[in-house]
Amino acid sequence: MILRCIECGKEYDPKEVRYRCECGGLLEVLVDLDKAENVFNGKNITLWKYKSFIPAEKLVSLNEGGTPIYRLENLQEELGMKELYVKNEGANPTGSFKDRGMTVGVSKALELGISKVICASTGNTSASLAAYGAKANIKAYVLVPSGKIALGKLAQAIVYGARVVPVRGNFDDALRVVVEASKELGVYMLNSINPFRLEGQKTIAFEIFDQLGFVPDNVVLPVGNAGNISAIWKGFKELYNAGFIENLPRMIGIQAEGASPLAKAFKEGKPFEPVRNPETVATAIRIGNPANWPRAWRAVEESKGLLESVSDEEILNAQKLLASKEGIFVEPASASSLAGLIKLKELSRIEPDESYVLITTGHGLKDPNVIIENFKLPEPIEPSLEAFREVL
Ligand code: AN7
Repeated sequence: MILRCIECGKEYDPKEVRYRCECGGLLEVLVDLDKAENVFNGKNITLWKYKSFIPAEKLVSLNEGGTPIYRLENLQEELGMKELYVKNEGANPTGSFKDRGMTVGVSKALELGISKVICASTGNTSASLAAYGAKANIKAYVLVPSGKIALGKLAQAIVYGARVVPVRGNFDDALRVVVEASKELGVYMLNSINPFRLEGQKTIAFEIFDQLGFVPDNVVLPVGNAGNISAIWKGFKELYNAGFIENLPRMIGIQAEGASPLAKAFKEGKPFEPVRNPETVATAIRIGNPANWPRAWRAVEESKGLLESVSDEEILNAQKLLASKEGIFVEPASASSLAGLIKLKELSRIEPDESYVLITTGHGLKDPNVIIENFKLPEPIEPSLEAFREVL
């Protein structure tokens, strides 16, 4: 196993704490695929089932992965699609896909003898790092945009015992401080710039193949800091390079309109430009300068995929649709994958006869305010049968 720069190819020893190449490029972990085991039999699915692909020992775990895949029987008919699935990452221990990155990232931190870990977060990363830090008995510092993090996520970070540091600014500002702190103050950074995070998250690809028994034509997911789309694409490529699969999916990334630098560059055929003041109801993906954008860009290009953006209204409608038609309650950022699919279908940019797996990245209960604020409860009734008869 080695660390290699995705830009210039320079290699580094993975025992060294390093997040970027000397040239400034992002680093990726190259794992030895000769040692990869073909365990794809549809049984006993958990993240660490795929340990032969994972460049870390399992030192801290809360039983992450093994999240359910659902066929969307009601919605696929309503939308005129042939084969629609959701992989619901809200079923992870802290309610988001970030747990996959953290079981590997915090295990790696323990291996390196680290005692303090840090991240910037729109919410889910902070909740997850706080939980894994607690389990690993190391101190977690989480920097969050002040006033712009969903209630449930903040409660999680607090109760798991992290040091919660609100920052006057947005996620991009907080990440800048974290990057500097990891250089100057010796705290270990567990944002997705850290390539070991992605090594955990790539297992979403392994599970999709393991659960379905085939590779779907398309994988659709929300894009914020752009780590997950890069990780899942890496997972599929490893399956392909190990000789376990014969085809690859298209990666379709969806951003919120007010925070869509990648979708904008893609659609306008222009170079990537960060967005200064990102804004969206989907606070999880309220990110204007995605650190992993070069990886994500490659994932979309190599897979012949797409990038699209959706409005807050489209996101909230998709959230309601997924809950009321399929019984799956996801947070707004996660609903952007369904919102994106609906939009791309309406624009005839996608093929309705192909198979689609939507990744729903976080649980709806993390952000209940967005539902309650948009719904007016009726006046209370008298506690009598007569009063209820009027309702029925
Ligand atoms: C529910 O927690 O960036 O494109 O700091 O919480 O890999 O960043 C969250 C991201 C999608 C985007 N869905 O994933 C954080 C953070 C949910 C998320 C994303 C996030 P990336």
